[in-house]
Amino acid sequence: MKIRRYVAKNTQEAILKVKMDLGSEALILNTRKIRKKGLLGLFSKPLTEVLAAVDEYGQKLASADKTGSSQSSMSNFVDDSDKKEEKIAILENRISGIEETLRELCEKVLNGSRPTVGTEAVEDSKKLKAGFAEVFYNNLVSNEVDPEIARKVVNAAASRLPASAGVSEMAAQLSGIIAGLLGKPETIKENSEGKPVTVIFVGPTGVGKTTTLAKIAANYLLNRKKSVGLITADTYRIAAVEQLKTYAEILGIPVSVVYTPAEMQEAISQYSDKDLILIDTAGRSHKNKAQFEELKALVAASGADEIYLVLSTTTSWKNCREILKSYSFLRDYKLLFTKTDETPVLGIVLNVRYMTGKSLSYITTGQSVPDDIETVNVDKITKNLIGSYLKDGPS
Ligand SMILES: Nc1nc2c(ncn2[C@@H]2O[C@H](COP(=O)(O)OP(=O)(O)O)[C@@H](O)[C@H]2O)c(=O)[nH]1
Ligand SMILES: [Mg+2]
Repeated sequence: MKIRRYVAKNTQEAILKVKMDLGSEALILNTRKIRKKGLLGLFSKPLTEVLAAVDEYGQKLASADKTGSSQSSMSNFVDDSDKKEEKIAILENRISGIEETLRELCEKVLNGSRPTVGTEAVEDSKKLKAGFAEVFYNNLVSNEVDPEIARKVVNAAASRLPASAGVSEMAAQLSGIIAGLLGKPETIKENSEGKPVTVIFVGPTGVGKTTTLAKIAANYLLNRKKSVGLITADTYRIAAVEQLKTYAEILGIPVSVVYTPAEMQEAISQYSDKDLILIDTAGRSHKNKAQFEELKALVAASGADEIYLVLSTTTSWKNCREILKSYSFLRDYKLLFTKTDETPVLGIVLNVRYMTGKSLSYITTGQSVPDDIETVNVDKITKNLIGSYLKDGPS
């Protein structure tokens, strides 16, 4: 194993250096902020120091990766920003430390100082397994996974493992089950018939519908070179229309404002030459039935190919359940989660997916248009849900 130290202006640059030098398989052991030595250093901006390691095998893999990478992903939504990869590497590093400590602790508690033999040893490993299961259950619940769901997945993982299974086997089994539950994300599909794909965004006020729509519009326009038309039915607030108009103006794409289902149909027919039509709607109060009837009519009139229910990861699970009830009139939709940058815990993603059975799609990770959007990365979410380290770890 080769360990190297890298110093750069910021983490992103440091990670880039690591990757250039050691390849993408390099393991980040530690990152920290440092200052230049001496008095001048006190006034300078801190630098980032990264300790990274790679073994021979990893490096070979990395260099093989590099040759293939240019053809690999055509996706517009950058799944693995350097910053995130770095966080994951640090977290992975921590989990192995936690695993080790856990094992030692459990062994101490269960065995004391006496050696275990025969049936006693079997009994003890069962207890050990139950102890691990409890730790994972607690982690899931503290990451805001619904306790019932957490219990189910932990029991399922435990039942698939032999009594002698250790914490890593439990983690792997649990990861598999959770990743399976999260399912494969589904994003906007291309329309093969040369017709535009019509996509409508619905969800509570302030979750980020308009911003997300602008991110998707910009990505389709700039990265995929597709023609895009925007429609807004959010006519409750003048500011909402202005917000979308501003994005449309910057991007140089048309926007239609519609007040009625008939106007919706009219606007869609005017965009028949476009590749993609994105429709914004107003958030509804789940206490106001009439508003939902209106929304229902607008969604029906849009004849949208795809409906995205936009939810914020900062919403409490209790509120979210109410929201889901209000939108239960939608027959087919996908889940789009926003504001993952504002919360370290993502239990709500699993809860909603589990409860609705609808596919995950994109997540948004900040306010920046068009960058802060990604296709859901199931592995990242799984790791977030299983780990207990996020809250005191890097955010
Ligand atoms: N931190 C963060 N803020 C976001 C994100 N997406 C949207 N926002 C912000 O949330 C606020 C409401 O967004 P908007 O698109 O107007 O929500 P809408 O009412 O659902 O259309 C704005 O200040 C956005 O910048 C995100 O992923 N992260
Ligand atoms: Mg809006």
